[in-house]
Amino acid sequence: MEIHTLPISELRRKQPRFRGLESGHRACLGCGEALAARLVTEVIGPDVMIANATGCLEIFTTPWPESAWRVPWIHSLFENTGAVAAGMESALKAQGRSTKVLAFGGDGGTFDIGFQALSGMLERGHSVLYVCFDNEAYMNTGIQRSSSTPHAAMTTTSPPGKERMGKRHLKKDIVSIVAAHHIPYAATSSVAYPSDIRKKVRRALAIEGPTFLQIHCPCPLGWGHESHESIEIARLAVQTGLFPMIELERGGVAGVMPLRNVRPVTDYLKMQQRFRHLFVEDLRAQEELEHIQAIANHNIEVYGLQGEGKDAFDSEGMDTVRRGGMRWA
Ligand SMILES: Cc1ncc(C[n+]2csc(CCOP(=O)(O)OP(=O)(O)O)c2C)c(N)n1
Ligand SMILES: [Mg+2]
Repeated sequence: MEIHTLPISELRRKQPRFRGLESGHRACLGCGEALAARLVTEVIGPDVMIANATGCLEIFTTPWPESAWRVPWIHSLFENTGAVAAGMESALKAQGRSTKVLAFGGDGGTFDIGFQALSGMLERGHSVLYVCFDNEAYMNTGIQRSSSTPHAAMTTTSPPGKERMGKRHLKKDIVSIVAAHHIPYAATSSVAYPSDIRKKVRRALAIEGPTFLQIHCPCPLGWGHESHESIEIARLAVQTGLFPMIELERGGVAGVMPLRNVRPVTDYLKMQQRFRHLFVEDLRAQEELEHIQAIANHNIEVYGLQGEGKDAFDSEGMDTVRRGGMRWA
C-alpha cells in the first residue's frame, strides 16, 4: 500500500481552495452527481448563486432543516430552472452586481421537462452556466427512462422483454441541441476526468453569455454496478466513444478529447445490470450490441475522436485538442 509522506503544509496546499458543497449529505455511495457537483462548486468560488432543479442532487443535499451547500442556493421547480436562473441573473445585472449565476439540473430536468425554460434562457442570452448532471434516467423517483437514457438500457419504464430490448429510442443529443442556440460555449465532461470538469467550468464562467456543461455521472443504483466502479464506468463511457468529450463554440466543434485506445462498447456495457439482457443467447441481444457499437463508431467518426500523431492524447491525459481558428468569446 502506498504511504503518503507529504508534509502537512503540502497536503493543505493540495486541498481545494473552496468547497461549495460539503460532505455529510445523503447521496448514495459512489454517486456520480455528488462528486461532479463537488468538483463544479470547487471551481466557482463563493461569489455565486445556484438555481437547482428538483432531482437527486436537490433532495440529497437539503433534507430539511439541513443543507450541504455553502453558497446561496435556491430550489426551483423540476421544470423551470432555466427561467429561475434567468430571473436571478437579470436581477443581479440590474443591481450592477458581478455575482455569477449557475443552474443545476438532472437529465430529466434538462433534456425533458425543463427544456423549454432552458431553451428560452439560452435564446435570450442570459449569462448563466447551466450544468446538467446526466445520470441517464429519472433516478430520484425510481429509475424511469428519460430522453437521455441510452438505447437498450433497462429502466423501470423500459423493461426488456418479448416486445423490446430495454429502451427502444436513442439518447437525445442535448449538447448539439443546446449549441444550436448559437451560444458561445457548450461542452460535455465526465466525473472520470476531474481536471477536465474544472477546466471547462473555468472556461464557461469566463464567458459573457449562456454556457452549458453536460457531465456524465454514473448512478450505482440506477445503472446496477458497485459503488466503487463509478469512475471506471464513467471512463469507459468516454473511451468507447459512447460519451464523446467535446466543446462547441457558437455551434461549431472547438475541441475534443481524442481516444488513443478505443475500447469495445461491451467493456462498458457488461459492467452494468441495466444492460444485462444484452449478454444472453439471443439474436436480438447480438443485434443490439452491434447497434450500440455502431453508435460509438459514429461518434468517433463525426467528432474525429481517434487522434493521430502530435494531436493524439491518451484519454487518460486529461487534455483536449483545440481545433484551429476558434476564439473564446
Ligand atoms: C412537474 C413535476 N413532475 C414530476 C415531478 C417528480 N419528480 C421529481 S424529481 C424527478 C426525477 C428527476 O430526474 P432527473 O432530472 O434526471 O434528476 P436525478 O434525480 O436523476 O438526479 C421527478 C420525475 C416533479 N417534482 N415535478
Ligand atoms: Mg437523472
